[in-house]
Order: sequence, then C-alpha cells, then structure tokens
Amino acid sequence: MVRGMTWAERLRGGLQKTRAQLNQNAGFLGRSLSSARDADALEDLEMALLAADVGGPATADILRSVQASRRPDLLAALSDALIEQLEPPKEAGEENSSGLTPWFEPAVKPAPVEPAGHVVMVIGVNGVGKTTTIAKLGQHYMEHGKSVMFAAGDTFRAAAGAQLEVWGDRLGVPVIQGREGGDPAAVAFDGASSRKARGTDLLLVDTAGRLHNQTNLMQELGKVHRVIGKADAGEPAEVWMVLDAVTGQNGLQQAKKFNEAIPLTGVVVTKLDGTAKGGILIPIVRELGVPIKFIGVGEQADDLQPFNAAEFVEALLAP
Ligand SMILES: Nc1nc2c(ncn2[C@@H]2O[C@H](COP(=O)(O)OP(=O)(O)OP(=O)(O)O)[C@@H](O)[C@H]2O)c(=O)[nH]1
Ligand SMILES: [Mg+2]
Repeated sequence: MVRGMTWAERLRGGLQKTRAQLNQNAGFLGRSLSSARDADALEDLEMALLAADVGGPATADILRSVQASRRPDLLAALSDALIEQLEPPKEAGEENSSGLTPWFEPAVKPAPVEPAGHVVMVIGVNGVGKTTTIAKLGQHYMEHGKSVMFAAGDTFRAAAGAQLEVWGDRLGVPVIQGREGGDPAAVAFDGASSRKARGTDLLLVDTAGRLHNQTNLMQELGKVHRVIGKADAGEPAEVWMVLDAVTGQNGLQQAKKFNEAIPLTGVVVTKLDGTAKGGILIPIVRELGVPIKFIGVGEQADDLQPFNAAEFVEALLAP
C-alpha cells in the first residue's frame, strides 16, 4: 500500500476481495435496492454471506434481522445486521450503535485499544503475522505516546530474534533477546522484569508459531504466561492471538483450541487484504467470545489499526 493513504482508504482497499465477492454473488453493492427485499435478493445475500465465511448461524440471524428491519433499503438493513453481529453485547441501558447509526456516516475514528496492564503476550500458529504485528503495535502505541519494549520469545526459529531486532532498531524500541534454542520463558521473565524496572508502559512478548495439537509447545505457552506473572504480578494482562484471515474457519477452530489452553483476552486478525472471506470476523466475535482488538489489511505499519465494527462494515459495503 502507498504511504499517505488514510486508514479509511487502506481499509477499503484491504477489503476489496471480500467486497468484490459480495458484489458478485449478491449484486447489491453500489445500487439502491429499496424494492429488493424479496426472496431472490435474500437468497443471493445468503450465498454471498456464506461464501464470505460468515458461517451458517450468523447468516441465518442476519437474514432474519434484515427481513425484520424497518430500514427502507436492503443495504442499510444489512449494515445494521452486520454491525450488530460484530459489536460485543453492550451493558444494560447502553444501546448498540446499530439501528441508531445513520447509513454511511463519516468514518468513526477508531477508539484507542488500551491494554488492561503492561504486558501483552502475542501467540498464534506459524506465519500468521505475529512478529510483524508486534512491530506494528509497537509503532501504534508509540504514536499514542506510550513507551514500548519487545521481548523476542521466539527462540525456536533461527532468524526470529534478528527479525524483531531489526524492527526494534528501526522503531527505537529496546528488544530483550534470548539465546537461540534457549528457554522462551527465560526471555519472557527477563522482559517482564526489565519492563517493570524501567517503568516502560508496554511490553510486547513475541512467541514462536505453533499448532494447537503440539502439546509440549502449548504447555510452553502456559509456562511463558506463568513466568511473566512471577516477574510482575498480574501480568500478562493481555494474551492476544493473531489469526490469519486467509485461513478462515480453520483459523477459528485453532483459536478455540488455543483459548482452551491459554485464555485469550483479544484477537488480532491479519491479512484481510489476501482473502474474499473477510466475513470470518463475525464467527470470531460470535463463537470465540473474545474481542477483536486490531485488524490488518497489508504489510505496512499503518495497515494495522484498532477494530471498529461500524467502520469495518462501512468499508465492506460502501459503493
Ligand atoms: N498482506 C499482508 N501480509 C501480512 C499482514 N500481516 C502480516 N503479513 C505478512 O505475513 C508474513 C509473516 O509475518 P510474520 O510476522 O513473520 O509471521 P509470524 O506469525 O511471526 O511467523 P512465525 O514466527 O514464523 O510463526 C510477513 O511477510 C508479513 O509481512 C497483513 O495484514 N497483510
Ligand atoms: Mg514470528
């Protein structure tokens, strides 16, 4: 992606494949369909949602709420229904924005994602974008005035520490390194201790990629988690799993297993630019029950931003 683009433009560009798929299947984008809430249009919409990996149960709910909507046109009704699916349920008395949001309001600026404490552990399957996400998060939080450190907890892959070191140098972020082949828990312990000693706002802990069925490696994550708590009580306040959107439902099933092994506090969805199945965000919110913190739509630092449901849906459906 090109520098100087706004986030709204990056997001729209990044969702291009999913939008094209919806358009191809449902043919409802960029047109006014005030008279189209008929069986054919709904059936097309159903196919489009399923093809975008929205999943059966959520698709059924979306169709129901579109049919029940008082909105004059299908697109606005669909927008409400999608936002409702993507927003975590609100406390009593607070209204979700769906139903209240005027159609295509100017993009909402994403609210900053405030970590609940000082240490964020970043986990996930191999190659999903953990290390580059840490770099992007580091830049994001520095731009928001926070001091940042990295811990290179991937001691498994030869070049992993060096990869994080390069990012650290570029961003001016201190990187706590371990020995290659060493114990990742030791690196995490050093990182958490030195974060506390220095009073740095935020420590991002990288980990090696792994599959949920690699029992030893899953236990290792638990150890990294416990050891951080020994260095700094109550930390890590956050455990964020990075999910590659391209892996769709498969990635979601992996996330469920990870969540059983080590409770997640958030999800970061990367590579939305590489898939027509951007609808996967809906079952992530619905079935995993863990909030989406950030989404990524490309390789540049600015291509990762806080997730906002209304903004996402607007970028997905806007003509
Ligand atoms: N197109 C695109 N590429 C991305 C995105 N996020 C990350 N990547 C790319 O994905 C590739 C893998 O990223 P890494 O950060 O090394 O992934 P990882 O999870 O740390 O990989 P392992 O440590 O090997 O498990 C890199 O080429 C990244 O630039 C994204 O949102 N869009
Ligand atoms: Mg990595």
